[in-house]
Amino acid sequence: QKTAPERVSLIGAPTDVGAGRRGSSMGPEALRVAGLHKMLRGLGMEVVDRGDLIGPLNPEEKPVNGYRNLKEVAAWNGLVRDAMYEALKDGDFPILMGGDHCLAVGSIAGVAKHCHEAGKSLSVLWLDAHADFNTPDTSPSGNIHGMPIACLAGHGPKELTGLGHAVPILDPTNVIQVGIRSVDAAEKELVAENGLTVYDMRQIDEHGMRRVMDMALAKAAEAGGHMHVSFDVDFLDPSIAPGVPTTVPGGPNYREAQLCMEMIYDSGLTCSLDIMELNPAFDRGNMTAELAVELVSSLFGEQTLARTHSNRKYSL
Ligand code: 5AB
Ligand code: MN
Ligand code: MN
Ligand code: MN
Repeated sequence: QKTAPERVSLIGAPTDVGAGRRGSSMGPEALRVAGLHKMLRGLGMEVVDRGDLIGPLNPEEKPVNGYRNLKEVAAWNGLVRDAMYEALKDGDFPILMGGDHCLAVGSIAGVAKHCHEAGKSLSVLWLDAHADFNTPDTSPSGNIHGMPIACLAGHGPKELTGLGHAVPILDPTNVIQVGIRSVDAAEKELVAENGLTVYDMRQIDEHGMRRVMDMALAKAAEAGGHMHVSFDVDFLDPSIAPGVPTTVPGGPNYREAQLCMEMIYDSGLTCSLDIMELNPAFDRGNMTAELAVELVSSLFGEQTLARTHSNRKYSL
C-alpha cells in the first residue's frame, strides 16, 4: 500500500504570460491562503515552501507569429524546469503552484530530465477541460497555455521544444487526458495523429469516473516508473470551480472529482504534481483554491474513513 511521500516541495510560479486573461499570477498565493501547506502537514508530510520564482512581467503583447509573449513564456518555463528538477534531485515530491498552464512545458521538462537520469519512464496524467495540443497554425488565440502538450511532443517554437534533455521532451503516447470537453477543430486532428490517450466527458458519462480512472491508471502503470499529474483546475465543473479564466460547462462534479483524486492516490504512481490555471480574479471568495486544496488532500491519501484501499494493481 502506497503511503504519501515524506517530503513535499512547494514551488510558486506566479505568472499568467501564457493566458489570454490576466490573474493566474495570483494562483500560488491563493493556494497558500487556502492552507495547502497546512493540509499536507496534517497528513504527516514534511513541507518545504521554496517560495515563488521571479520571472518577467506580463507584457500583454498581441500574438507574434502565432504566439503571445513567447520570450516571457520561455523565460518562466526555464525557471520552472530547473526548480522542478532540483526538488526531485533533493528527493522531494514537487508541487508546482501555477500560474497558467503554459508552465507545464517547463515542469514536465524538469521531471523528464530527472527521469532520464534515473532511468525511469515517464507518464503524464492530464486533468483538463482542454487538450492543450494547439500549434500556432491551429490555435484560435495565440495563447501558449493552449499549447503545452504540443510543445512537449516537439511541435512548437524551439524556445519551448528545446527546454528538455531531448526533443521531444515527452512521448505523447505516454500522455493520458481525463475530463476533456473543449478541443479546437484542427487540434482534434493533432491529438489523434500524436496518439494521446483521451478520456473525454462522454466516456465519463458512459462508463463513470471509476471505470475511466481504472483505465487511465492502468495505462499509466503500463508505462511504469514516474507518473506526473498536471491538474488544470478548469477540469472541474465551473459550478464548483469558478476561479479559472477559461470555464467550460459539463465537467466532473464534486463527487466525481473526489473519486478521481482518491483513485490517483490508490494507484501509488504519482511522483510530481502541477496545480494550474487557478485564477483568483474570477473566483468567488477563495472557494476554488479551497476546493483545489481539498481535492489535492484526497490525491495525498485523505479519506473519510480509514480503509484498506482496494489495492488495484493497474496491470490489466
Ligand atoms: B488551458 C483554447 N483551446 O487554445 C486555446 O486552460 C483554450 O490551459 C486553451 O487548458 C485553454 O486558446 C488552455 C481555446
Ligand atoms: Mn484547461
Ligand atoms: Mn490546460
Ligand atoms: Mn484555462
